[in-house]
Amino acid sequence: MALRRIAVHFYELNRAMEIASFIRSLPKAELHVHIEGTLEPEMMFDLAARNGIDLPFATVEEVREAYEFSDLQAFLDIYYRGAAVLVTEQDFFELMLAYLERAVADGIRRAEIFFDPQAHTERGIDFSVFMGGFADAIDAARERWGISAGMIMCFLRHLPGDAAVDTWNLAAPFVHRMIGVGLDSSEVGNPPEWFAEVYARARSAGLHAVAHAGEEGPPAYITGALDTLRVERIDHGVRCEEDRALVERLVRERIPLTMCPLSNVELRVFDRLEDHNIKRLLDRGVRVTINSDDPAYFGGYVLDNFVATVEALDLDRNDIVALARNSIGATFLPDDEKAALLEELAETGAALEPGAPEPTQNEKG
Ligand code: ES4
Ligand code: ZN
Repeated sequence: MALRRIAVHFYELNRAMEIASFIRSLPKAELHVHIEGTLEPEMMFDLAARNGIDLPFATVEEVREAYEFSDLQAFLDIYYRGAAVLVTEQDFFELMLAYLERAVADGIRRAEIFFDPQAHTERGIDFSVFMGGFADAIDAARERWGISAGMIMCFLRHLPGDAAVDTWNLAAPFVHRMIGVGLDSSEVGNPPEWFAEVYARARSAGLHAVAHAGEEGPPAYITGALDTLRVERIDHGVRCEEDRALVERLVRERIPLTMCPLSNVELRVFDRLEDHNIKRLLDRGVRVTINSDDPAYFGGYVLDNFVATVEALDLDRNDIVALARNSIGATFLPDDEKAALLEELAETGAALEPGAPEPTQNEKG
C-alpha cells in the first residue's frame, strides 16, 4: 500500500539522517585523500577559464558523465588531465582551503593529505608555487576552523625511481612543511622496491612513510612496502586478505590500512559495496580506517563513505566508533594530541548512545 511505503521511506530517511549526524559528531581523521582528487568540476571549469586552459568538456554535467571508470588507469588518465588546470599559487590555495572546509563539515579534526608534485613539476610548475598555496591554506584553515592538517608528498610509481630521487632533491627547501612521503599512481607492474632509495632518504630526514599497496596489486606489494620501504601505514591494502600470514602480521604489528570504500567500487576493485572486506578485516582485528581517496571523482567525502559503508555492511555503533578511533590512532600526531582526540571521541561516542555499555578495555586502545 502506498501509505505504508511512504511511512517506511520516511522511517529509513530519518534513520539515515540519525546515522549521518552521529558519524559527523565523532572526532575523526582523514588519512587517505589526494588533494588533486578533491578538484570539483565547478572549480575545474573556473580555473580552466582563469588560466586559459582547454578542457575536453563543455559543461559540468559532461564532466560528471565522463567519470565512469573501468579501472585505476582509466581514472588516472582523467585525474592528471584535471590537475593540469592548477597553475598559480592562488589555485593551489583555493583547492586546499575548499577541501579543508568540506572536511570540517564532516567532523574531520585532522587530515593527512597527499599531493603529487610530479603531476605539477612535469608541467613546469615549481615546488614553491604549490607548496606555498597548500601551506597558506592549511594555516588559514587552522585559524578559521581549528582543523589540523599535514602534507604527505607522493611519488608517482609509473615514473622511475630516479625521478622520485630528483623530486626529493627539488623538495629539499620544503621538507619542513611535510609530515611524510607516499607512493601512488599505477600500481600493477610498478613494485615498491623500486623506491627504496628515496624512502631511505625521506626517513633519514625524519619524515613518516606510507605507500599505496594492494589496491590492484598483489599482497607481495604490501609486504614489500612494509619490509623495503618501512612504511607505517598501508593505503588501501584490500588484497591483504589473499595472504593469511600477512593479515596476521597486520593485526600483530597494528599496521593501519587507510581504506576507501567508494573508490574501490568506482574503480571496480569490488563489484558492489556489499562485497567490501572492511568489516571482515575490522572483525579480525586489523586497524582499518575509512577515507575518501579522490572525493570529487568517486562521489563522496568521508561522511558519504561512512554512511554508504554502514548501510551496505550493516555496521553498528561500536563499529563506527572503532573506525573513528582507528583513524585518530593511526595519525602521525604527537601522542598528547592523539590522546586528547581519543578522549573526546570516548565522551562523544558514549554521550550519544543512551544506556550504552562502557567500552571494553580492548576497545579503548
Ligand atoms: C589514486 Cl585511487 C588511487 N590509486 C593510486 N594512485 C592514485 N592517485 C590518485 N588516486
Ligand atoms: Zn589513493
